[in-house]
Parts: sequence; C-alpha cells; structure tokens
Amino acid sequence: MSGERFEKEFSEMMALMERHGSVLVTGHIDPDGDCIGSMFAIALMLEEMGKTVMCYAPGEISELFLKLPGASMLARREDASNFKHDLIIAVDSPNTARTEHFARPCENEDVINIDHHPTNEMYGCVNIVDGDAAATTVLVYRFFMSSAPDRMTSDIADCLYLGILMDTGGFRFRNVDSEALRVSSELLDLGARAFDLAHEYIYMKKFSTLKLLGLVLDSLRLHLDGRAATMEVTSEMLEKSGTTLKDSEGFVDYGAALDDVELVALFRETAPGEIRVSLRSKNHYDVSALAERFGGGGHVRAAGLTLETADLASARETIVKGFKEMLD
Ligand SMILES: [Mn+2]
Repeated sequence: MSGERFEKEFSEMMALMERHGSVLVTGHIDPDGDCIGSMFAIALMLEEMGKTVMCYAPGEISELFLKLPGASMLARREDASNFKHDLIIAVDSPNTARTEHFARPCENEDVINIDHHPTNEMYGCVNIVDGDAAATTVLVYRFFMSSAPDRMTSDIADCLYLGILMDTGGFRFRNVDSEALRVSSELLDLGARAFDLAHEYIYMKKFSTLKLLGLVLDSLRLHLDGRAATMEVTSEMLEKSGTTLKDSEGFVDYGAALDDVELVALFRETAPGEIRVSLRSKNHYDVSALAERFGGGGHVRAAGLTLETADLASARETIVKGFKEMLD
C-alpha cells in the first residue's frame, strides 16, 4: 500500500492535534497489543506536544501492558468519562460501540478514526482506514513518518512494533506482508526492542496460565470430519487454575494447529448467561460473516461474537451449525 494514500488525512490529523489542547485517545473493549500500542504511541506524541491527554479502552487490560511507555496516561473509566476534551482519537475500532461509545461519530466534536478493520464504519471526521494493513500501528507508523518523523522515539517504536508483533501472532499469521516486515525493520532501527517484546508478550506465560491451557486443551473437540475444532473456557477452569478470562487470550489459535482444521471456535463464559465466542479461520473461509449474523464482527480469519445463553452445549451447536454451512 503506497505511503501517499493518506497524505491528506495525515495532514488533517496533524492539524487537529495541533489545534486542540485536550485529547482523549480511545480503543476497543479488552484492548490487545495493537490497540494499546496505537493508543500509547499517539498519546506519547501528544504529551510531547504539550497536550493534555488521556488514554482509555473499556474492559480488561492485561497487566503486561502497564509496563509499556505511555501506560501512565491510561485512565480509569470514571476519569475518562469526566475528562473534558476537544478531540477524540479512536484506534483499532471499527465502530463506536466497540469503544463503548467513548469514541463518537463526527458531529459535535472532532474525531479521528484510525483502524485496519475492513468493517470500519468511517465514523470519524478524519478516517484513516486501510483493511489491508497488518496492524493499526502500521497506519500510525505511516502517520508519524509522514507528519512528524522527528517526534519518533524508541519508546514510540516499542509501542508500534508491539502492535505488529501481536496482530501477526509473532509474524506467523497470513496478514504478514512486506509492509509489516519493512515497518518492523525500520522500527528496530528506531530502537524497538524486538527480543524483549517477543519474550514478554508472545512467549512468556505464568504458571497458572499454562495450567489453564492444559484444562482448555482437554476440552478440545473435533467436528465436521475434523475440519472444525472447538474448545471452551469455563468459570470452573478459571477457578481451578487460579486465572481470569484474560489469561486465555490466544488459546483459540491452538485449534488451528491441527492440520485438517479449517475453522476454530473458543467459547468463554464471560458473565452469567453470556458466552463470548472467538472464531478463527485458517484459510479462506470468512468467519466475520458468521460473527456478524450474531451481532459480532472482526476480520475474515479472526472474529468474535457474544451469545446470550448460559448453555455451552447449545452455543457450540449454534456455531458448529454455522461452520457446517460455511464448509458445505
Ligand atoms: Mn488490530
């Protein structure tokens, strides 16, 4: 994707950042490394520009992210709600609902929407949306290089590298492209700590998390002649291993390790009567279409949805039925 593509948007984004004094940088519920990395990189730049800045994404935030540069600008929900700002920058969020409406459509205030989800609803006054980018931090990197190369620091490089590292599953997923590798290479030259970040955010696990993984793998089932796999995380498993839901991040990918498996679903009991389903597709099947049928969304090969049921067996049945329609 050419760098010129967003030149106009990048200068509009820079102009808004320069014009306004207080900025809320927000992202999607249960933020991942790409969301957090994008938020912190932009917030670090705004802080350097002398702006009042707050970062907020709803849901659970992995404590690992609190070690990143920029984490001191992470606000509690209440503080973010009360924060008087004149610019919102939303990252990695295809619609405002994903931010629990901390991002708002461009109406009464300035909103910048920077994202790589193909389903993005273009709710910003400035929309920097490229569904082909491997990570939102790739777009944030393009913005820096285009509008403020002298504001890049090794701390910002760490944040941006983390987004690519995590959204590509450690450079293993199909979204790895030459731009992701080129940007990563440039970020290393700018001081990103490739080994430390890979170790801390991809490889390292807590004892209790590995115990939970054992329980979750034990729930692995094959369906549809071995072309689909399902797993589950129950509150009982969390209790037994001494973990919380966020410790099961990434477990869904173990299902895709099986050779014949095309589609994977991981079911997690997120609240009484509510099951969150993470979907993965190894090759060309579009799981975001299935997710959207149930009010969810995501990418072609990684999507999610929430089912209002307390019954894991019926949730599994519903999704396997959807898988069957896709595979037939
Ligand atoms: Mn992302």
